[in-house]
Amino acid sequence: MSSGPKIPQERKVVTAIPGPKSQEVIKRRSEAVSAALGMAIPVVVEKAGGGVIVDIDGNSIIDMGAGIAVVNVGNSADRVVKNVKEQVEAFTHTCFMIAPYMGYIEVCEALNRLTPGTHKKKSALFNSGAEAVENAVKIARKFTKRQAVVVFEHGYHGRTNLTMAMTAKNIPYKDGFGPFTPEVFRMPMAYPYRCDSCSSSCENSILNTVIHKIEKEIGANNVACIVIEPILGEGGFIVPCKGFLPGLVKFCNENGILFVADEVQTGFARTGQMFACEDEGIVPDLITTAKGIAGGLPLAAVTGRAEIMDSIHASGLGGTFGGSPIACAAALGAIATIEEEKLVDRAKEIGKIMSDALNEMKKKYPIIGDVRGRGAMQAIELVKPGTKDPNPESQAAIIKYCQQKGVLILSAGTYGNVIRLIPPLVIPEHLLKEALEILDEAVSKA
Ligand code: PLZ
Repeated sequence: MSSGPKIPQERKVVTAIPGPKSQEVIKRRSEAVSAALGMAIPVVVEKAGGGVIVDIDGNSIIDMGAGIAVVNVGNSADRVVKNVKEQVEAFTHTCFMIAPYMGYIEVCEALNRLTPGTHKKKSALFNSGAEAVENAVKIARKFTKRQAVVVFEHGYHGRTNLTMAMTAKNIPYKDGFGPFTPEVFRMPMAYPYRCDSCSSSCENSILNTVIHKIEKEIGANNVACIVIEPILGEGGFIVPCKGFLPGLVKFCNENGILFVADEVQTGFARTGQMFACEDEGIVPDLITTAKGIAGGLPLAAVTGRAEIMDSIHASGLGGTFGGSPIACAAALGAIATIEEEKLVDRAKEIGKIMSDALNEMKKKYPIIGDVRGRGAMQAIELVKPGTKDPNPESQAAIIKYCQQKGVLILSAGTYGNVIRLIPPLVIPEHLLKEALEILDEAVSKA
């Protein structure tokens, strides 16, 4: 891969993890930084690129998390760096609502072109995934003149007040942070591994339950939007059974409800398609994106049907920093990288390598209850052997073991028992395979 800083693409562990220098800085961290902030791996980063993160002790760690599916194009990807440098030298901020600039418009054009559907689309840019989701809900409410928002069990949409209400999991996201915004209704989720009826006609039974609950408990005519991740991210890479999402779309269309796809985690080539909705030919009314959009700079977007996006009164949407020129320059670099380096195809290949390896592990190790995902978004769900009881202890042990060996993997799941693999899409194949071998070792020991 041509992308990224010239960091040797190797796994190299030269100290205990964390090493002495990292330990020093982490002491300072605990003095200066609120204890509320988590830390998946206790090493301090010096540089990162391709498939590695290098810490200040000189350890080179294989990155299987991409900063939570953000640096799909790799850290400091060439085109991102070049565009950002040029933009920083030209100007850093005017506020798009004060004086517009080209980058913002070009990012919107790219989003309108790349997101599913051939209809006329428009976009608006924001700073974070949560902010994009909030704005999608604002737009849906204003357009439909309805208030209710339907979300799903195991779903994740952010940490702001509205998106906390939409997020399913209490600890760590919501506990003690209420009261939450009203008019948010949670529905059961098609979760094939944990759904009894899935062996026969899952999509019908869960879909019917959801529709029944919406009709009886909320009233379809009160629902502004259904918001769902096409593959649930933080909830544990839950891939809904085929037919579930199209069924929801059909119900939305029949009832004047907007279908909002939260593709903050699944977007930008991650699943082996530019957007995960494409898998079942779904065309959302609104789609939220962030994370992978800008190669590591903070940017997010709502893209949707032009008539919906234009239904908001003048100056009804915005924000000081939303669509910062620097983030937009980065996004144009990231999108060009995805297209020119064919990272959609690469995500499929990475996905095959990962799912083949994970399925082999599943045959050997009874603590792996399920292997699932799509493209370069794969996970294992860990259980107590012979049962489906969640096994969070093994999750923690496996993650720790991998870290000690110089491999960073991320946790997920409502029950804290899912390990997810979401490497940068530019990770060299030898590193990917090495990481999977170490994961195999870790599972064998757990
Ligand atoms: N929607 C589908 O995955 C962010 C959260 C990390 P922000 N997921 C990572 C954490 O613990 O805070 C996410 C997502 C989906 C929305 C969001 C929110 O995106 O950019 O973190 O606000």
